[in-house]
Amino acid sequence: MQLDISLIGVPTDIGAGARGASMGPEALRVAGLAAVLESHGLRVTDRGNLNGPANPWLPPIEGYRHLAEVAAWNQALHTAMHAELRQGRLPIVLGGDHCLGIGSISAVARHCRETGKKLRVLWLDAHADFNTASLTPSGNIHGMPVAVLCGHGPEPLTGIGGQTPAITADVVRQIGIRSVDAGEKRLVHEAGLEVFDMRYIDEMGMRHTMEQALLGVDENTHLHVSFDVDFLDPEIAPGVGTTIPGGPTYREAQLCMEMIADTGRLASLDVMELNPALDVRNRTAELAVDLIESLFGKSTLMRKK
Ligand SMILES: [Mn+2]
Repeated sequence: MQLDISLIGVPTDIGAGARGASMGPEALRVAGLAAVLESHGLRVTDRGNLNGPANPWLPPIEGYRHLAEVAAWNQALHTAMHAELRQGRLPIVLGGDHCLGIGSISAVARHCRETGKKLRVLWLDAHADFNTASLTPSGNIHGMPVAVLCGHGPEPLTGIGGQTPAITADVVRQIGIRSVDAGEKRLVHEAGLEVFDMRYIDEMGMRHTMEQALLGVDENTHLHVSFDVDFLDPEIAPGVGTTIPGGPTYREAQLCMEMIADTGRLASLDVMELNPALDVRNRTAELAVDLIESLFGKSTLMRKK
């Protein structure tokens, strides 16, 4: 595992349906993210926050809210993320709403093309985020990043990173999904996205789910985790804009993170949709930090390596 970590704060809620995810980066810092990682011998550099346009809070235009602003934030993140990867560092994106997955993952995909690495994206989320303007009435782009990355969406977004589509659907594994619109579901199936929804996790267990999701990951794999905090059950993680009941429990989430850590292939991470305005005494941020700690190898049990 790479030991040099860069934290990139992206303080915006430009693609969200509720305000407040713009405060996510600071809440993760306050919850002690850097110190927790350093306690495991990792070297952490906080790059501070990226800059971008303010949120004008306008209705959709031709099916998209804030398209120009979303493109600007994602272009900035793409550039920052790619620079970190080129230096051989492990970037952690402190979101920000999940539209930022476009800039982040397009940068990871570009880096993989340049270095001959095989990409695997684990998308931990309550939602498939595979909407398009014709499918979603809200026009909130945080419901669209996976579709955009796979080439479905407006050119200012699908073109970020210099190759359209930025990724193919077969590199993605979605885990924890429990809220998909009818039209979105059709598109997910057409695209051939591999989805481990909550029904699958209920029936097969988190261990089997993660074994399947990590199948084929090898020493040449760049593993990117896009962690939408609404993946977690709202009972334990109330601080998100779009809570959906019936998510993974604390132990299931820990096991998920531990099994990712066990691969030793984690090479970049997004932590998205944390909304301090809806949180209770920063507990969701603290839980996110706790889970990130497991993602970087803290094991609850005493295990021989
Ligand atoms: Mn999401």
